[in-house]
Amino acid sequence: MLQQTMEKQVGHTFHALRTAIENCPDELWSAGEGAYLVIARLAFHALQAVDYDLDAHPERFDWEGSDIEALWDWTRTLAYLDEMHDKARACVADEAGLLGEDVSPRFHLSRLDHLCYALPHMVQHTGEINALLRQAGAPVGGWL
Ligand code: NI
Repeated sequence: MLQQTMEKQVGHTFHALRTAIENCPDELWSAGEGAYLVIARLAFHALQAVDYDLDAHPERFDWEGSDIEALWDWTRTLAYLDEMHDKARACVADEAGLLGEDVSPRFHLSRLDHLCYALPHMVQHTGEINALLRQAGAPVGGWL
């Protein structure tokens, strides 16, 4: 039951971000008011954080300080989303690992606890992306 529950939660979270990315018109992808509120940047950060949260030694990319031109395009970001969804699914599928010690035991009780920390972080940034889409009059995904 625990694994099915988490599989479902992971699925909802990735679906919401995927919908937000898919709804983003080309002209909005790397446009933004400021250094932070750029959809390409927020989408990448949401995914990179999952990558980091589920791995002891992830590759890092300076999502916040990078120039807009250095941010990933829509296609590459969606491929990364699929990769991270698979990574989260693999985490959930490993029942013993899920309840085992996390890579950051100082901050997280278990890998499950760390995953439960990572998902609302994704949701937070998905909400920012949807707010930018709504502000621009673009279609916005519904809640699930
Ligand atoms: Ni964040």
